[in-house]
Amino acid sequence: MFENYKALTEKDAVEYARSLPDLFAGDAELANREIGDGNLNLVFHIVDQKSGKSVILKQALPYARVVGESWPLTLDRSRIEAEALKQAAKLVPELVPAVYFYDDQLALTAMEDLSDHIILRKGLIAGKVYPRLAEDLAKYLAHTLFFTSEYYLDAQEKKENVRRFINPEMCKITEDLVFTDPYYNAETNSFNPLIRETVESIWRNHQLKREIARLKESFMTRTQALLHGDLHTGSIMVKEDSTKVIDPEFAYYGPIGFDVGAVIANLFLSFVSHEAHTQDKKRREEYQHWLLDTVEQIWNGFEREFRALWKEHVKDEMWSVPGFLDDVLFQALQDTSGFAGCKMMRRVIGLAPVADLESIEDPAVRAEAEIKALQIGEQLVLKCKSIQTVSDLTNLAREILGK
Ligand code: SR1
Ligand code: MG
Repeated sequence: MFENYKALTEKDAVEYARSLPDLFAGDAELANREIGDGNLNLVFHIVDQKSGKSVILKQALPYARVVGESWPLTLDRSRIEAEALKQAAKLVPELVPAVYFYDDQLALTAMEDLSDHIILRKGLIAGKVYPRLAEDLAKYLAHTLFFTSEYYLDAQEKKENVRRFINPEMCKITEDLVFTDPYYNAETNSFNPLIRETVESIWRNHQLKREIARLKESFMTRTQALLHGDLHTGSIMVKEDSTKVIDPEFAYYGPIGFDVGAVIANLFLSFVSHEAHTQDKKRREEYQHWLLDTVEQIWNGFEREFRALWKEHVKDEMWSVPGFLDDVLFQALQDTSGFAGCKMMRRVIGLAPVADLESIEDPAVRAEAEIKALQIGEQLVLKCKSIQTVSDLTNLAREILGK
């Protein structure tokens, strides 16, 4: 694999798209734009001006785009991503982009163009409401997590999958950037100087770091289900009546609560950021209410669907022991809290911040929001073992913002 790799230029990408079977007619007039704005990859958007047909070509670079060539990165992540998308397409085809073709030399995937959708994070910053979001994400999470777990799969098949989705280099990024670097004075960190005092109090909080060490260990050792692995609001595309989950290049077998926690952390970051983004009090409160309601509906919908799938499909004698499903879900909720907390703190202290907060121009106003995000993150971790219901999470966020 990848012996003939070369990073495509815009011109190369057009020629490549033209050569794909069954996509464009011979006389297609192809226009191309490189639209990748994520941390890692090239993304070409190619449209035939004549027929309106289009395709996305996503190519992995052999380094992290956000940092440059000094941070080499495995091309194998493109295989993982294509395989994870195909796997999800078998389970929830309406919630992921269709993969047309994977090229194992160029580390490139040709996939459905979703340019009638926008990145959820952008929609949330603009204060848009998405009526289908909670139900769609609940279904995505329940189906992808249940059907790839040992609760459903034969133990042998599940272990084969663990092997297929072993993703050590991408996991290392998460181990460093989510579970390690933000909690000491690491070189990769980058934060608003106005919040240094709060950040240093996190670095000194032994109890907090002990809990994060436990969560890191769980992330590294618990092969419960095939995760998306990076399910923030930049990995979700939306329009009014549709939700699509993209970018599973961090996919690997890990604990269920990590994916759920990622979504919830990013909704909480949006919740905090609207203290600054939305000046009108009534509009702000309505929007923040929708965000927290979405958090609750995602968890409740996920739990409902997961229970229904369990009831229909679980056959194993031991998994069927009364109360065991409750234990699995209870653990997943408490993990969700802990992982969400880490994911919030890393976006404030560490490398790769989020636009929700970065787009607050005044550094002093931004610092206020960042400190609130850190306080919520810290409490989600410290209290994770006493969380009983999803309302405990939303109440905690509400209390910290004084709502
Ligand atoms: C160097 S990659 C930085 C971050 O971008 C991705 O979206 C992941 O969240 C990763 O941690
Ligand atoms: Mg990504």
